[in-house]
Amino acid sequence: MIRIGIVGKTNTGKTTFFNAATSSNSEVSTYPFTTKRPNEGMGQVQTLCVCRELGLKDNPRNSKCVDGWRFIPVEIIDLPGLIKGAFAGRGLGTQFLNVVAQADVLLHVVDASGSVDPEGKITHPGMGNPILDVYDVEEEMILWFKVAVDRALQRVKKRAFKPGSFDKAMTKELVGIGVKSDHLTKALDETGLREKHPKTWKDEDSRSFSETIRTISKPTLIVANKMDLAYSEKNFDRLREEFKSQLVVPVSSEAEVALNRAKEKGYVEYVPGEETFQVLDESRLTKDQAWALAYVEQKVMTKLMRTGVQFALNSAVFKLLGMNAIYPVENPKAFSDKKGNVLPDTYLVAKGYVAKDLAREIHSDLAKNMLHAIDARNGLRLPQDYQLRDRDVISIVTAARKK
Ligand SMILES: Nc1nc2c(ncn2[C@@H]2O[C@H](COP(=O)(O)OP(=O)(O)O)[C@@H](O)[C@H]2O)c(=O)[nH]1
Ligand SMILES: [Mg+2]
Repeated sequence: MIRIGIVGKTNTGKTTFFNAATSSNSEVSTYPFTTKRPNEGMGQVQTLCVCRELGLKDNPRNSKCVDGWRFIPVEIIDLPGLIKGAFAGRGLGTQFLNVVAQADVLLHVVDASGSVDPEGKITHPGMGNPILDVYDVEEEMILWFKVAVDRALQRVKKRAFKPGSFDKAMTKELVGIGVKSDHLTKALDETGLREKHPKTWKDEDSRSFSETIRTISKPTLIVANKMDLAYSEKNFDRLREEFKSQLVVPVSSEAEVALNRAKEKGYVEYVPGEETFQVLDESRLTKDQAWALAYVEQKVMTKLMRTGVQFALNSAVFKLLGMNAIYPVENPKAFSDKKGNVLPDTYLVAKGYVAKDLAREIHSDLAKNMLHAIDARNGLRLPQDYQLRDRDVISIVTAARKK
């Protein structure tokens, strides 16, 4: 399952975003370091389900279908706030960074209203500088990567150096921080360090390598949070301007939490990610509740079209990670599993995944006995190395099942 890690300074709204995304109730407060241990929960990403296109009524098992939208579960981890010096093990630093290592993608939450000072305390909107905040957190992460890279270099340089064998040795050393071999290959190419003996790497080589491997191995989306507050629009433009090569998504986590609560109580109709909500019965609302919903309408929905929470998750998984949503079915004619459940599952698979990889993901035996795959849309036979495409409905044919 895809793991999404939430990082950022204290009081930027990480736990609020986590609660909004997972519909849970973790403690939110303005006291620095409220989150002592990582919160882990399940959220979901949303994609247009193939059911409508195929004219089918589906019975989802591993995911949900609401109004023609597939919601696919993802794991979300909310980390303790990061402070300067974390890379050296200060505060909750090491714990923080260990969780970063396990994430496939990061959401970097910043307070776009600038109402958090450099120490992580709440001040007036407009006082803080979200751009510097992004750089601070980035720097901590790079330094932490560098600690791991330096340690790996120490070990690797003792061994005989053969260009080509270096990749493998380094990948092995860095696997603990979530680095994969293709990440490493790319980072060595980008930094031009491939042919350089690790013994001769200077400190700036290891720094530039750490920066590169950090960027490659942990794709990161910037969540410009607290968009309902003053100064946020101005800062959002500045963030977008400064971090041109990254995705910056405007969000109001608090608005999403409010809408989820109102929905739970039956006050509003609201599908996460939808651009509007409807109050079901105005007369049931207290004055405060009515005020809160009007606030969300005016400060968030009218301005941003949405709260941005679902949009941020979707963008991280589909845009940044480039995941494809695949629908495996056992019976390609009925688009169903053995029990007749139509379009039971949706798998998120990385770009470049082939039919055999999908089989392996479903069950190792399935891959072992696989003959070929079938495109359920048209009944065409597909080879084992067919590269899966988003929204493919695929059946794996095995030797056993063919008989
Ligand atoms: N106005 C506004 N306040 C928010 C938003 N998200 C979080 N907050 C507030 O910011 C403060 C810190 O939130 P919290 O989630 O604990 O931050 P964390 O330390 O990053 O986990 C709390 O008072 C939240 O209510 C938002 O979207 N809008
Ligand atoms: Mg928190």
